[in-house]
Amino acid sequence: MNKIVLITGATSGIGEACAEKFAAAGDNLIITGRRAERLEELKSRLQKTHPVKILTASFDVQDRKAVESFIAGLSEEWQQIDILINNAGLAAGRDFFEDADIEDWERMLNTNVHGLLYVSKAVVPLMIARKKGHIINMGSIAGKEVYEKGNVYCASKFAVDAINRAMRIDLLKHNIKVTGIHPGAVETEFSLVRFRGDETKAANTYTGIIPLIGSDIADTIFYCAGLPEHVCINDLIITCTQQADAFYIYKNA
Ligand code: NDP
Ligand code: 8X3
Repeated sequence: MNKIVLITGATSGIGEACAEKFAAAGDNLIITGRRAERLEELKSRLQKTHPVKILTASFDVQDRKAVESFIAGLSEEWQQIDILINNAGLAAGRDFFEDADIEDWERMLNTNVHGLLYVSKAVVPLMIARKKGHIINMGSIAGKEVYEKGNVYCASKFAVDAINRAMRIDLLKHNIKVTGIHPGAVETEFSLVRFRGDETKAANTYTGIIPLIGSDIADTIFYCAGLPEHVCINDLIITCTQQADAFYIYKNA
């Protein structure tokens, strides 16, 4: 209640569900993403039902200067960020190593790794000054196991896992909690983006299973964020009941 929560990638999927969950609890939000129109729609939808303050900011997390100038330009009130949810990310393509597009690789590394670092590096000093904060990093089961044609998406999420652990160690002395969230299949725009708008391929990812949805992950994040000051969940792997790991998915016939 009345916390300030910065959510990257709030225009869709898990990030949007997080915005809904935290707003419903009375928290004030900074919601970001590249699609400004969606941010404004989300803001006005949430403010119709919840008496919260919402700041929107449209920028590409790959753009270090844009990230830095947005955080540097926050008013004193909005600088009091309690929770940072580093959620913006994507998979681009699902191809064998030898067939994959190097530009896809660059986009995934620049977004999932560099973007997360830029945002964190800009926000951490604000948390250090307040001697508290909670950073929640969106990993994936792809950051725990490498699967066929997952190559650089997996590499980007393995990097998130390492950064998550490293941050937790280095930020201990500043009383900053760091939590890694590692979902399996969540039905969002993720697969549509991964398969470049191919709706059949995207839908196929979730056929024969009841996948996770954004709100399942948002509920989990909200739980982690609401624990007492002295409790930190370090790392969570979450799948739907029909998925055991990155390889084993029990699909209905
Ligand atoms: P969506 O595609 O629905 O949402 C992705 C969000 O990230 C959008 O809000 C998008 O906003 C934002 N985003 C992507 N690229 C950029 C960028 N360069 N700059 C700023 N924002 C960006 O997918 P999900 O909600 O599923 O994905 C959220 C996170 O969860 C990602 O990190 C993903 O890797 C991870 N994840 C997803 C899983 C799944 O199965 N869906 C499973 C495990 C992890 P916009 O396009 O407006 O910029
Ligand atoms: C998204 C889940 O299994 O497609 O990170 O890699 S998976």
